[in-house]
Amino acid sequence: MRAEIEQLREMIENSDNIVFFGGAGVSTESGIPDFRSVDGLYNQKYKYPPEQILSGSFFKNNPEEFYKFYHDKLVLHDVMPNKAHLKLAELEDQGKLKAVITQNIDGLHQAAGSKNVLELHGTIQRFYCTSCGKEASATDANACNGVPHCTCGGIVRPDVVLYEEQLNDSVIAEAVRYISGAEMLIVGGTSLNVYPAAGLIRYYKGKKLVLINKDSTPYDAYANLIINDKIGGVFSQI
Ligand code: CNA
Repeated sequence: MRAEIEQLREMIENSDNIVFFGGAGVSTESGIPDFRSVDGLYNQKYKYPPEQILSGSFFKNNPEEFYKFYHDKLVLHDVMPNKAHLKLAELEDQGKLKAVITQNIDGLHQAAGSKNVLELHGTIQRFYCTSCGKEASATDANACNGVPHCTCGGIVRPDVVLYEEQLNDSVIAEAVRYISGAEMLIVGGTSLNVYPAAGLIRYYKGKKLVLINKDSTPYDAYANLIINDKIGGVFSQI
């Protein structure tokens, strides 16, 4: 493991156009469960499977159940960025890292100080009314016991991309631009199972593809360096 971390350190040192692509595993060391780990949300029991609750049609038809799950599992209090978020912000500050592309919706990269963050699946830091479109307060929505409503009477929702919904075209175009122009691509904390997001890493054309993940992924065969360990722990050593 030490040799792999040394190799990663050298690759970073010799690169000045790094892009990071990550997922839920980046935030597990902050205490936020991912979806597919053994202790992830998909392996816990609910009345409905999480992938059904987190779909556009379920939200429309069962906002009460959606918000029960949301308040129970997705609103986490007192979570802080971990060593992975902080290292990425530091690399951006040094001019080495050009963008963080994330599937996460927790806002922890920005909380760590990252500025150029492309949120493929939106964020729970923003809410809006499904009737009039007006922006709504995330603090009020998170504090609400039940389904939050706008002053116009419409239901308020988080600005996240639910299953069955389309990703934002301009965010995808930006992500493709950064990945295809990157000298080094670090992919971390993602099962690379959720499409179209996972497919974006195919746009990388360089020779420095690093995968840092607890488990294996479908893209392991394409990596130049694989580190099967916790990403916060890895980044704290470089
Ligand atoms: P996923 O499918 O749950 O995969 C997570 C991956 O990370 C797994 O392969 C784990 O083995 C790995 N992993 C877990 N902890 C660590 C760690 N500390 N270090 C390294 N690897 C680790 O999640 P993906 O992001 O791949 O799937 C995309 C979904 C998950 C997106 O739609 C997200 O919005 C959604 N999600 C986001 C959050 C969040 O915002 N924090 C939390 C849970 C789910």
